[in-house]
Amino acid sequence: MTKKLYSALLTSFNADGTVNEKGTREIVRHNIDVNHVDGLYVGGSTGENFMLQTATKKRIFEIVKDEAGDDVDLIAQVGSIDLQEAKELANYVVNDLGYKTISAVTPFYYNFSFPEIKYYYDEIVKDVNANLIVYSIPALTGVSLSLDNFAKLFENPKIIGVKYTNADFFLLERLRNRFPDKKILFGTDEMLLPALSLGVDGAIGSTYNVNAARAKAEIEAFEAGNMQKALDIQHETNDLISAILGNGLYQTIKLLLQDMGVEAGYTKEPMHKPTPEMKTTASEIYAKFLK
Ligand code: NAY
Repeated sequence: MTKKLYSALLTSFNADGTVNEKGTREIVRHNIDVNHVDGLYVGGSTGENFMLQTATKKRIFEIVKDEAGDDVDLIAQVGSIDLQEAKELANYVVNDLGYKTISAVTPFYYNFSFPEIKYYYDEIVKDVNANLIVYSIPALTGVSLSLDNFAKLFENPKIIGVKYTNADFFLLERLRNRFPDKKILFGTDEMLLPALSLGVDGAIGSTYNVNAARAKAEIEAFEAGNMQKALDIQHETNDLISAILGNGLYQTIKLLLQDMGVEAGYTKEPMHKPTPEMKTTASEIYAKFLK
C-alpha cells in the first residue's frame, strides 16, 4: 500500500471532562496494534481539541508521543485562533516531545484576510524545525482557500501539504495537478474512493479508529486496479458511516471502541453523554458492521 492511512485520534475523557490517560493510551495502542494505521493525527477535530485548555492539549500530545514512540508517524495539530498558543504548542511538540510534523487549522471565526492567514502559517513554522500540513476544513471553519491561496502558502518550503477535509473535488484535482510534490491527505472518510482516484497521498479520518481494515482493503483494491471491489467496500463503509453519523459521530465511535474493549471514555461537554438508546444503537452497529 503506497497511500498512507492515519486515524484522527480520539481523546478518552472521564465523565468530569478530564483526560482519561489510560483510555487515551488504549486508543493509541488499538490504532497501532489492531488497526495497523500508518500514523495518528493528534489534536484535531476528532480529538475534541478546540474545547481544550493549553495545558490539556500539551498533556495529550505528551501521552500520545509517550505511548506511540516512533512506531507510527505522528502529526500534531497545533492550530488555534490564539496565534501565541499555536506557536507555544508548536514549540512544545517539536522541541520538548520530538514530533516531526505539525499541522494547523486555518484560523477561523474572525474572517481573517488571506495575508493574515499566510502570516499565521509562516509564524507558526518560523521558529520550529518541523514541517507543517495545512488543515483545511471549510465546513467547520467557514474558511475556504483558493488554488492561488494554496500556491502562496506552499511557497514556504516548510509547508509540505494539506489535510483536505472538503468535498470540492474540482479544487482537489487542481491542487493535485499543480502541486505534484506536496502531500495531500484526504479527510472525508465517506468520499475516500473519489479522492483516491484524484491522486491523494493518503487519508486522515475519525472513522479509521474503528474501520481501518475496510479502508486499507479499499486502498489495496484501488491500487490493484480492482475498482469494483473498492467501490463495494466504499458502499459498505458508507452504510457504516451513515449509521454512525445518525447516532452521534464521536459518541458512537467511542461506544464502538468500547465494544472492542477499548476504554474510549466520554466526549467533552457541551457534547452530550450517550443516552441508553445511543448505546443500544451503537451495539447494533458494532454487531452489524464490525464484529
Ligand atoms: C480531525 O480529527 O481533525 C479530522 O480528521 C477531520 C476529519 C473528520 N471530520 C470531522 C468533522 O470529524 O473523519 C472525518 C469525519 O469524521 C468523517 O468523514 C465522518 O463524516
